[in-house]
Amino acid sequence: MRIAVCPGSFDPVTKGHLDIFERASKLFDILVVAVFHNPNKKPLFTMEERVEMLQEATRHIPNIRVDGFSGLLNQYVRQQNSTVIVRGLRALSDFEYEFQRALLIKKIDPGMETIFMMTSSEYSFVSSSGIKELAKFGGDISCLVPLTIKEKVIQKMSKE
Ligand code: COD
Repeated sequence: MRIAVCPGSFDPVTKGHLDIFERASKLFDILVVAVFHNPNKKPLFTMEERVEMLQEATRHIPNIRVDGFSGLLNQYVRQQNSTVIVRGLRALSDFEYEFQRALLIKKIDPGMETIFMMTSSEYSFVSSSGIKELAKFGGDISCLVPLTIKEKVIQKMSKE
């Protein structure tokens, strides 16, 4: 069975992420969308909230499993019986960061493969941080996040 892991912060999930999930899920039997718990960062949404939002947003994709993890990514990927990491790429700036990380993972775990999917042009400028900033100042985020997520982001940002 071909299993791949798509890791991220997803704080919150965006239409750009969703586009990658939809396309990557067609290439594998199972795509595990894995939310990273970073003890050094304070995300807007808790791990449980992010997992729940991803479950809602990916309900229409039958072969996606949403999970949370902490610790080293390659170890988590192996626990899922996989050796494939899927990452999305927007601009050249993403590439430099992603390339370094992929090489680092390969160094510590040579059997691990990172594959990159190019963003769809309509989402190339979409980022979780941009969405949070827009929502904070009352901007319309409807076309940037899944419908089920929009109100949750607006509510959270109004309390920040
Ligand atoms: N279009 C296409 N792709 C997009 C878009 C978009 N509009 N927006 C984001 N993406 C892609 C990103 O490029 C990324 O591939 C993915 O979606 C998730 O994005 P984020 O921003 O939610 O997630 P990140 O980049 O913060 O995730 C970082 C990890 C959790 C993967 C990383 O911190 C990690 O692996 N941590 C585990 C600890 C570890 O093993 N570290 C060593 C690795 S070298």
